[in-house]
Amino acid sequence: MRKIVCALVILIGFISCKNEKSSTSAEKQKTNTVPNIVIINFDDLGYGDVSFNGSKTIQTPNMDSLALNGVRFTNAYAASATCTPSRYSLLTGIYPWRKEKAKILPGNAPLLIDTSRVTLPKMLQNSGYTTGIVGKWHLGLGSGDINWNAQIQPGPNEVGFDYSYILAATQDRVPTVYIKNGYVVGLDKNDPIEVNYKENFEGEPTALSNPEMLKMKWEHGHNNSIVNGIPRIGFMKGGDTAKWNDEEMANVFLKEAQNYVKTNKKKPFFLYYALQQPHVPRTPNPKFVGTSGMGPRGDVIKEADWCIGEFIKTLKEEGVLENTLIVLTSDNGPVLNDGYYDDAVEKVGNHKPWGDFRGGKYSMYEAGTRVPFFTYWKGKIKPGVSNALFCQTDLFSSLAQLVKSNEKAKDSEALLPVLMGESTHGREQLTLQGSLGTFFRKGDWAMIPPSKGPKLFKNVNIESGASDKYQLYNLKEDIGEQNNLSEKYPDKLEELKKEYQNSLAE
Ligand code: NG6
Ligand code: CA
Repeated sequence: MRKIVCALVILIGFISCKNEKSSTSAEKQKTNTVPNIVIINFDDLGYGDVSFNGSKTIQTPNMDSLALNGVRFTNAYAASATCTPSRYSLLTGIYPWRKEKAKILPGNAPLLIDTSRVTLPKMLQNSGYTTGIVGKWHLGLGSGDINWNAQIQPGPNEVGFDYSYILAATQDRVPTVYIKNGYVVGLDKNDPIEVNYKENFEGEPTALSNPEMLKMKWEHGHNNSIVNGIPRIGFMKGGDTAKWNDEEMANVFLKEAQNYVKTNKKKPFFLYYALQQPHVPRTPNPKFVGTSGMGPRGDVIKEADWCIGEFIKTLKEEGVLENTLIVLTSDNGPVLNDGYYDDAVEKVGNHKPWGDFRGGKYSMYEAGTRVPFFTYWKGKIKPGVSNALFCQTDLFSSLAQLVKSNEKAKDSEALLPVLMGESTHGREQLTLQGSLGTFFRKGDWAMIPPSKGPKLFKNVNIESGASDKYQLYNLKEDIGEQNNLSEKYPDKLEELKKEYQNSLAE
């Protein structure tokens, strides 16, 4: 009997000890499962530009392997059909049309985001994350007249990023330099940078005065300062040692993204990796020239896909892939000719960057804002396809849900189960923006109110979506928005008009 009691005591002791042990490891796992978050945002990548959305004309194997093992979204949107407003919305959770100045910004525009606002990165900082941005910013810097030769602030570091390594605006806009935590990288103090968007600096070559200096020709716009043989938007003087090498840009950002992971892997981190491709000027590294058969536009998509593969390798090697939620998307739809002669039109062949959608970048038709989008989290997200209506604006509140933050943003819906592929119950409705106005999505319907302006943006050969009549499309039956049903379904039109008006007035 004694023996039995003794054995029992030992056994109970063992079990409780085991329980204790398992609860501590459960505790530990719980803290470990606060995932790292990486948002990869392309510049002008179209829904049809990636093979995970069915493209047979361009292969993106590295993205595919994530998308096909994650949740691939067919109904996800950028808030706007151009960059600045789209990115503003992603980082603030606010619709861009509420912010008057959220339009494509010049490279010397002041910071667009109010520094007192709780942004997506600030929300994550407040939840214990280290936050970083690598790549395209395009949300303004400083508060007026920027001195590029001193600390440039406010900027990304003042709106929630602990670390920033950025290009100020776009690859086609001056200043053509990288800026790290507010300082121009590689600047020689004896060769200060000056930037002007109104007039040239005396004696400085431009595409108009010195066309013989060009290695890439401009088609529309893009005829101001020449850097590396490429004519840009805006005038710049000085800063020679700091000027970027366009063909190396993908490598520079990749290295920065990889180093950021290596440096910050011990704590939960957030990385906003904002690739510059396939925005103009398209300057693939020599390694990728000719790889797509479509000229530079296709080649830089191949290059970006490779970068993503390399970046994922780093997450793996550093042992953090399984604890990292990855979201991949694009800031707006595709464009072929965006101002340079680079064979994008001539060599596109059967490739359809816009997929089955109408329009493209700048447009109120679907291809302007319906973008590639997937989430991937190894071992956590089950592979699938989601038709839920989702907008990049919703990332703020959905990620707040993930990290159990109470922070709110006006237009951001908390849709974490949708992001995780556990629910297909997305948004009910969405008020989006093209270059000529706002428009509305609800259920299967797209409604475009009348707006002034050209029906076709001739320079880029993209339909704007403008019309003097209301347009109503049933996307389930008519994904290419060919049959305007506004007269056939006046009640539906009235219903959507009302809801659209309400959304604007909110
Ligand atoms: C336009 C540019 C275009 C591109 C775009 C911004 C001209 C004629 N066109 O004004 O090339 O830079 O701005 O693109 O200058 S975005 O993706 O950053 O919104
Ligand atoms: Ca863009």
